[in-house]
Amino acid sequence: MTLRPLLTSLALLAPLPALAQTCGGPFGSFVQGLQQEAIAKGHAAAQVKAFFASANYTQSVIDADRKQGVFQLDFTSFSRRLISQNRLDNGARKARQYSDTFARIQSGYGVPPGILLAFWAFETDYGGFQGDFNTLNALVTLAHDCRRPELFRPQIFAALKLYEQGDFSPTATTGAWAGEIGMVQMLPGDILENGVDGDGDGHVRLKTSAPDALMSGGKMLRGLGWAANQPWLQEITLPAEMDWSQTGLRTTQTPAKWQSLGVQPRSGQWQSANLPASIILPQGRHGPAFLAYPNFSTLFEWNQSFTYVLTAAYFATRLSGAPLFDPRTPDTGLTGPQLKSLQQKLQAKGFDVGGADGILGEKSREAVQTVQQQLGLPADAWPTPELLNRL
Ligand SMILES: [Ca+2]
Repeated sequence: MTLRPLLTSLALLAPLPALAQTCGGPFGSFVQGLQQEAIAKGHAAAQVKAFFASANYTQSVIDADRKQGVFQLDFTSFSRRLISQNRLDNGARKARQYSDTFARIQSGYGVPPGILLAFWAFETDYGGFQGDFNTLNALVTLAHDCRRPELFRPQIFAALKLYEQGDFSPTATTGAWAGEIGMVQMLPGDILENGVDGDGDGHVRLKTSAPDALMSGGKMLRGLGWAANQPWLQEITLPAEMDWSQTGLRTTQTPAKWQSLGVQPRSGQWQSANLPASIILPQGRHGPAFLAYPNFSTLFEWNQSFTYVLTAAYFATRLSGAPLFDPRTPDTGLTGPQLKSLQQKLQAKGFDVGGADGILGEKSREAVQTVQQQLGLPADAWPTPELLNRL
């Protein structure tokens, strides 16, 4: 389910050392190249040989990588699929069961329970389904594949370090198709950096220990920039008319300023008076409406799917007592193929839409909003059949 490795845009921008560009070719030679690189990095030859001995190309990993249709769903559909009353009830139960752990996470990293419960729920249904792909094979297969080897190749060497520490098995460690491991699905590099022994048994066991997984996830979010004791998302109501081009993550204003434009919290008070905040309209100006505080953007470091992040952030607000969101009546959007066609048209106009994948991510939203402005349409970043026809 998780998309994290797709998505680390900084990694895409970083210059690559010559070796890391290696991909493709006969799989056996590819694995030999990995072994040579590991030895060149200073790992003992015998360890390296043992670590890679079972490495296998796994076609099902590539199949999973090419098929991510669920992310084509709009926010309302996606959130209904991921958020059931049962899942909310389980979240409340887990919050009570692990209240000591969550208290330590809150005081140590400033991350509230709801956010971690959201990732725990969405990634593995609270640990119940963690994926049964062999992790080493998944990583080696995706590093061999030339789509984005630079994201996966370093994870192999991180896994090798975990192996040397006794916390990774080339044959027995399993997880998601994209190499994430454990209850909140972390990549080996993230585990090396952020692994915490939450239950004090001397090991970081992200698959079997909820305290270990939750504390590691909390430390990682903190490291990614989560600000302690700040809100992340709040549902709002909108005036009938406003300058829609001011909506979206590109524009930030204080809640007080938004209020002067007719924006109101849907319930209760503003969660902050002064933080810079953005209006998020996942399905345009007639659909659900939220105010995103700075912490919201931190969540994109975990997963860059716009709809996933918004749904996780919203789920976390529900666990913190927020009511069911008002879906309102969004304008009809585009199907996946229609969106792909729109993205291709936008690309032809020179926009970077982050790939014509039929998924309405942040880059596609920004391109849509700009084009809407150019055409004199309400610039709410929600592509409709009318917009497609106009292009
Ligand atoms: Ca432990």
